[in-house]
Amino acid sequence: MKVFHSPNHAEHAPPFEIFDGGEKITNFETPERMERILTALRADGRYEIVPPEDFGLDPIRAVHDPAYLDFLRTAFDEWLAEPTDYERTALLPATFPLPGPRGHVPRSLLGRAGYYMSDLSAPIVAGTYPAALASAHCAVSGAKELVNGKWFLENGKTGDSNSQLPVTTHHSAFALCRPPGHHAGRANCAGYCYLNNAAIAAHWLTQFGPVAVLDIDYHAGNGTQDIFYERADVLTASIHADPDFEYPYYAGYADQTGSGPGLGFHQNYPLPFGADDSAYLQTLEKALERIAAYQPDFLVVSAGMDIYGEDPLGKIRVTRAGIRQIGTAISGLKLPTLVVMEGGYNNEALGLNICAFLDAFHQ
Ligand code: SP5
Ligand code: ZN
Repeated sequence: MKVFHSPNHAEHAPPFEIFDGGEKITNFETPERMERILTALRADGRYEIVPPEDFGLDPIRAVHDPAYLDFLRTAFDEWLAEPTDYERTALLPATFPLPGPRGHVPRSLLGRAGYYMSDLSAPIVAGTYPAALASAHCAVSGAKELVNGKWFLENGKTGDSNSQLPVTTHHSAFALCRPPGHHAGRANCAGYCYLNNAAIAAHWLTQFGPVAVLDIDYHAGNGTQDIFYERADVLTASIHADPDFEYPYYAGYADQTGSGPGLGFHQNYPLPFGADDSAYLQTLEKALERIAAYQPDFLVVSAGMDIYGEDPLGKIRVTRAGIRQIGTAISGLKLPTLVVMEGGYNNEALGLNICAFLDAFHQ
């Protein structure tokens, strides 16, 4: 299986985040996460790790607000140019807009920071923008790999009797993205996410047919929900800790099912505190039935390994065997599938968890 990965991720290494109660802690979302995963993939031996293609800004502009992208690009340099006398390793706002009309984008840097940055765990540092771009390009590269595979399979199916491919064969790729993406909305960063890699890949794929996005990260995929909420050409489904008790708190509820033309094309599956393998797999079955009924041409999976029982940020109890079963169940849809890396903060376990998840996607 091809794995798209860029070393540029390491340029993004925020020294801290602010936790509940104002505690300044070491950022959980570290470059080391990628090293752990790469080590495990190499040890497995069945992965071909390749750099992404540069798709420029077009596929990113198709999903994100251009003014937000300008902000991401220039914010850190503007921050360094501000005349302040305190430490400036990272940009984080201390003021946020209230709900309501959002017509006015303030001209000041800190006004724009509060406008576009939605919480205290996505600081902007010097390398954030180039790392986020490379991460998005990993996702689009993986999407392109599916299209190549689909074309090949269809030609194999229709004409060529010498084709070695069984008709059930499907083609998958892994976008080893960092920073992650599913909390980034059309015009905001949050929760370690700046550009919504899975959404960018999913939108790019819609030029070839309908797409389903399944988000299995422990946290609700609120950015993806935001981006596709009014669209019927991308079916979105997210399984996650109930936002009534867990971040991101304000989205991910079961009664949020899309609006306008997108009504009925978004589904949230909130799980209770402490949910185990069997609870998870039962919920997954429902989400997979919904996706199968939609008959997409492609599946994008936002794969966060923070569902793991020993994750420092998670409060559900999925085991590694459970993660393997989740991968098996999803691959049972037999769709061309792009797996996009999201969260997962138990560095010791992260590599083996990803390998367990991906196991069933090998042809
Ligand atoms: C991609 C991803 O997984 N992002 C997750 C961002 C989570 N930010 C959480 C902030 C609140 C954590 N509260 C933990 C309470 C521990 N005392
Ligand atoms: Zn998460």
